[in-house]
Amino acid sequence: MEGLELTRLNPPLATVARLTPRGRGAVATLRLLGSPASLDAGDPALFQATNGQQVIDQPSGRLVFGHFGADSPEEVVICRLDAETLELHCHGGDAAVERIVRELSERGVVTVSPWQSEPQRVDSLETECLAALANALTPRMANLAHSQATGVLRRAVMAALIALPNLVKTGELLRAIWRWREVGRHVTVPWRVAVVGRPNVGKSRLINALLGYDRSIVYDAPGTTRDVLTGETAFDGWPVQLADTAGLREAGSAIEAEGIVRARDYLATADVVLVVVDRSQPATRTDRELVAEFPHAILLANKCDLPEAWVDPLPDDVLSISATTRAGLRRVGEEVVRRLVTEGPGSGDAIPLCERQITCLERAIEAADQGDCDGCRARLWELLGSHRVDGMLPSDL
Ligand SMILES: Nc1nc2c(ncn2[C@@H]2O[C@H](COP(=O)(O)OP(=O)(O)OP(=O)(O)O)[C@@H](O)[C@H]2O)c(=O)[nH]1
Ligand SMILES: [Mg+2]
Repeated sequence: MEGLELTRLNPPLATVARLTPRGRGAVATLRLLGSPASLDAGDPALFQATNGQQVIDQPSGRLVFGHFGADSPEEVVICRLDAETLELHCHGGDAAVERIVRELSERGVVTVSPWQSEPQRVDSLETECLAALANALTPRMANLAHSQATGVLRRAVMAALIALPNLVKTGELLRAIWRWREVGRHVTVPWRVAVVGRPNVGKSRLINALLGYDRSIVYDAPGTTRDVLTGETAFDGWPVQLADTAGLREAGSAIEAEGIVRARDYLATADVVLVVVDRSQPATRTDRELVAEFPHAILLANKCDLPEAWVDPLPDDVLSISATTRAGLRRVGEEVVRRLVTEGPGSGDAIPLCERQITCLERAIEAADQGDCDGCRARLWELLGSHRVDGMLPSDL
């Protein structure tokens, strides 16, 4: 009985969530939920404070320096936030975090996402927005997420709620949020841009020039790139993943054929396709087939630093570039952005930032269109992540 009681009062460390984004950084932060006594277990203890005290005896709100792990201990700082919440700060970068998470998971601690690590606020709008902010890929996207997290999205949803029972007005207000869903989806996930063309036209050199480092092997022999190689960058603050692909042609080997299959898989889900041709050579049958196969692609006539040998007519909107001299590359970025974000949201525009928010919005709009006032209201409260107190509206209105 006593044991049961103790277990209830001191649940073991249950979850760990990584609060800072992946990748390099000076400091990474993890949030641990459950009894901090779990960190005192073992000999030596999982966490050894430099001040010699056990974690369970450390007061809330104090930063405590110490070491985590028995073998080659990791330098960390911990801070208890309350009886069952603790933040652990370690060296930034993935290695330290992964090691700590692994050792915790070996002790049964479950890894969860940041918003799941705040049980009282699961699914609340601001928590999701803060998660998007933490994982935003560029400062531009972080600004958008920050506006949503600090009230823009909540106020817009509340305005739609207040407009009820005028379902037409509510529907309009909700559509004004929903229209930015693609921007919202790409706050944390880059748009996918595929670069295709026959072998040797300069796709890899172009990718390297756009990324600013040598991601792909560039070589003067057709069929050099075999796999889909990706790299992330941003054009005017919009995050994109560029994919270098195997030159498309009749494959000469099984490996090349597999590379072409993978290239086509990526192409099937790409947001924008860049078709590259080599204008220092006469057009080949493959060039013509590719230009015809991707009529909506951005057509790039590469190697404009060399004498022109291409005689076929080219569409007016073709961009003449040189991956070697970088001529015309700025326009490539501008054109990609023009295709991806026809119109960007303003700083005061409300944007849904995750699939749950987009789905709630869609259901609320559907209910509004069907004249279902109660259904629409219920979906909006769900979107806010709040429970309605009858007849009352939240004070932050
Ligand atoms: N002069 C000149 N040469 C270029 C340019 N772009 C690429 N090249 C050269 O063209 C050759 C092929 O370049 P890659 O980038 O490897 O071509 P690729 O399209 O990736 O070829 P595969 O991987 O075989 O499909 C290399 O010798 C490059 O240096 C350019 O703009 N100007
Ligand atoms: Mg290549």
